[in-house]
Amino acid sequence: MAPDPSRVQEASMTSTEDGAPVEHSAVGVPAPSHRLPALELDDLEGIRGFGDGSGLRIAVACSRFNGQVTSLLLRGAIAELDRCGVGEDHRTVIWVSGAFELPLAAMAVARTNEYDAIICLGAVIRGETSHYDFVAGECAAGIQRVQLEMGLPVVFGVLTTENLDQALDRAGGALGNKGTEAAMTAIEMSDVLRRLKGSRPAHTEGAAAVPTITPRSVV
Ligand code: INI
Repeated sequence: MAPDPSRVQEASMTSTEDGAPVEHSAVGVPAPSHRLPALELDDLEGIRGFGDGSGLRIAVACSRFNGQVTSLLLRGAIAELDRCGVGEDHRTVIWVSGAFELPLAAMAVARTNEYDAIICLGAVIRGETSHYDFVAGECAAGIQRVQLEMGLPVVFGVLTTENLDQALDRAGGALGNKGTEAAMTAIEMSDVLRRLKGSRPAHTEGAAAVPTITPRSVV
């Protein structure tokens, strides 16, 4: 069944408009706009997800490490889940020690078979040693492994930044909120998988338009 194009406002992509890497830290380099191109999808066929989260069950695994940042990511994610119809009774927040522990929590959640998607929130901020690289790398690889092995969206809502200011900019500051974006992705990908499995529930038929796609990407 063709998706309803009227429910698409803007498409989410993770690249910049021209695809070029953006230097965030260099002095004198204009800050990236993070403005993503609007894609005209109306005329294209295909399966895509929308932002109606009603009926979905979503888990949010959140790291306590750098909690002044991750609590802001969580706030953004929760607000977005609320906005999209994933109420308190359809979501569970799980706190873990650090980003390194997020994949284990995600795997445990996935094995319950009770959730449609898992959002992983964390903030890995570079220190003076190479510890950052191990934590960030293993966290990302572990999250990807869980989602591929378990076949459900496990969203990488983990900031990996050079310093605290960069993290705060992306946790509800000048450059958006990675938690909000992660919640959008969880709902969109849950819907994509739901449609691919052919189990599109009736409540999505003719549902009110809910903008799905973020106009900004927090990187
Ligand atoms: N955990 C984070 O979530 N962010 C960090 O920046 C971080 N640094 O820099 O050390 C961090 N370390 C802890 C790690 O995630 C584990 O909790 C710890 O190593 C125990 O396994």
